[in-house]
Parts: sequence; C-alpha cells; structure tokens
Amino acid sequence: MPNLNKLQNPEQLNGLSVDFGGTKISAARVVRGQIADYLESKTDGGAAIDSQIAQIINLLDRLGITANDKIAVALAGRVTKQGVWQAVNSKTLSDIGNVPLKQILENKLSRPVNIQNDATAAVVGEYILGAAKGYDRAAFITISTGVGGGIILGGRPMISETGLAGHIGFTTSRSATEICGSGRQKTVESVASGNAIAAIAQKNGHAVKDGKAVFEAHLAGEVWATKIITSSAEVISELCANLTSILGLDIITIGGSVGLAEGYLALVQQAQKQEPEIFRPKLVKAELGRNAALLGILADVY
Ligand code: ADP
Ligand code: BMX
Repeated sequence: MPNLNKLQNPEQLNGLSVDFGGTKISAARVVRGQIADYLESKTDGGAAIDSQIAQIINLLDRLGITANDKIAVALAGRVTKQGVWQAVNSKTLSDIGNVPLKQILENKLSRPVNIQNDATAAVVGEYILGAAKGYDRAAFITISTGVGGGIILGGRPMISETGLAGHIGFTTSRSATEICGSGRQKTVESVASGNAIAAIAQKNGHAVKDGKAVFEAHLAGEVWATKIITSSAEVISELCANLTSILGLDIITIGGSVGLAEGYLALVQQAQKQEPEIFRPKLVKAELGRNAALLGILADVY
C-alpha cells in the first residue's frame, strides 16, 4: 500500500466522488483538491441494494461523467479488500450484505472505481489537506448517523482484509445500556450517534424527528436535550481516551453533522478534562468539514 507521505499534494485529488452515509448521499466534482460542484440526496436506509446503487449512479450522472473522470465512492459500512460492501449496523442500511460493489460500479462505469469506508476516506482527506496534515498518528471520528472512525498510523491508513478496522463506534462505553444494530451490547454508537440521540429523546417522550432536532432543542436551552447531547460528547471523550491508550494518537479530528454542530467539540473537550493528561490527544474539528471523505476517497491509497 502506498505511503501517504508521498501523496501530500492535493493537486492529485481530481475526479468525481460520492460519500454514501446513513442519512445523506453527497457527491462532488473535485478539481485539484477543491470541491468544484456538490450535490446531495437523502438516504433511504431501507431501500433495496439496486435502488441504493441507482442513487449513486444518479448523482454521478447529474454531475456529468466524462470519459477520463476518475470515480471513487466512500461508504458507511465495511468494505473488504475485494471491494465487497457490507453494513455492520444493519439497522442503518438494511439491505447491504455482501454486495460486490466495486465490480458492479466498474461494470456500470467502464473504469476502475475505488471504494472504501467513509471515515477511513475522511481521515485520509484530513491527513492530506486538512487538520491532520503533518501528524503521523491521527484518527477521524464521525458523529453522524452512526459513529465511525478512520485511523492513520505511520502515514498509512489502517485497513483490514474484512474492512472492519477502524469501526470504533462498535467498541463499548461505560455509559451505554442498549444493544446496537451491529448486534453488540452497550456500544459507543448505541448511545452517542445521531440515531441514538434521537432514539434516547423519543424514549423519554420527546416527539423529535431526528438527532438534528434534539441538537436544536439543546441550542434553544432545553435541559433534557442538553443532557442527551452532553452525554454523547462524554462518550466520545471516553472513546478518544481509549483510542489514545491503544494507539498513542497525536491528533483526533471530529466530523459528521453532530460532531461539526455548534458547541459539540467544546463539550467533548470539557469532558476530556476528567481524563489524566496523557490520555488527551489534540482534538480539533475536521478542517474539511462535510467534504473530508469526498476529498480523501480520491487518493490512491486504498
Ligand atoms: P451521514 O451520516 O449520512 O454521513 P450526517 O453527517 O449529516 O450524515 O449525519 C446525520 C446525523 O446528524 C443525523 O442524526 C442528523 O439528524 C444529524 N444532523 C444533521 N444536521 C445536523 C445539525 N446541523 N446539527 C446537529 N445534528 C445534525
Ligand atoms: C457506523 C458504520 C460505519 C460508518 C459509521 C459512520 C454501518 C452502516 N455504518 O458505525 O461503517 O463508518 O457508522 O457512518 O455499518 P455514517 O452513516 O454515520 O456516515
């Protein structure tokens, strides 16, 4: 696998990219490391695989595919070395099991297509042209529909044969109580993710549509909502300390719509104060914001 240190030049990031998440699918035309065009559609987590693939192709078509365009797709779920896509949390994407997506897209688009997990793509983006530039041991945590992770060690993204490496949302937390869609008990994702934030609020009798609505209630001063958002941030702080114990990280970049929302990072940093100093890495917002995976997926490192 190529070492990322040789790929620091953002000028090399060109083409069409897709970021397929549990809530939204975004797509972009990237020109020399810049987003030149951007489109978004809503994810239907219950849709059949053919329809999910049609969504990806539709966004690419709308951006306008030319013969020479490089195409790469970042995805929620694990992506095996063979390019097979599989949801780990099957409640988020219910029909994604054992899909040979790389082959399917290559046949449809008549060119090589790189596919990779969304958070792994995001850490690569942040490493090449965002907040993790120059750090040898970096992680990206997305707090979004789920909680995902991408890790770079020694200038290389951590990728395993099964595609499971980096799935930090499925580690456990001392605050969790529920089973999650991965089948594991008491996971970080089951208590800190956008879906969990909404589910906890609904369980407590608050008629909210999604995590965003809970976040808005928190910003509006609703105490019940602040309690849920603070608890999510505390769990992410615990995760940061756990990851740092295992990997000796220098920096963690925080992304995803919950992670990027106003004041969330400050809550995680506040919770970090409970940890002894050695367990507190540098914690920053993803500099590339929502575009981290769209940019990182175009690097030739997977
Ligand atoms: P995806 O998981 O598809 O990558 P996002 O990063 O947008 O998408 O994360 C989706 C989650 O973030 C949902 O739970 C959604 O309700 C929540 N969310 C979306 N926008 C905001 C916002 N502005 N503030 C807080 N939460 C948000
Ligand atoms: C989940 C898992 C990860 C993903 C992460 C963030 C699934 C479907 N998803 O932990 O693969 O990286 O969520 O994904 O198993 P997002 O949908 O929140 O962007």
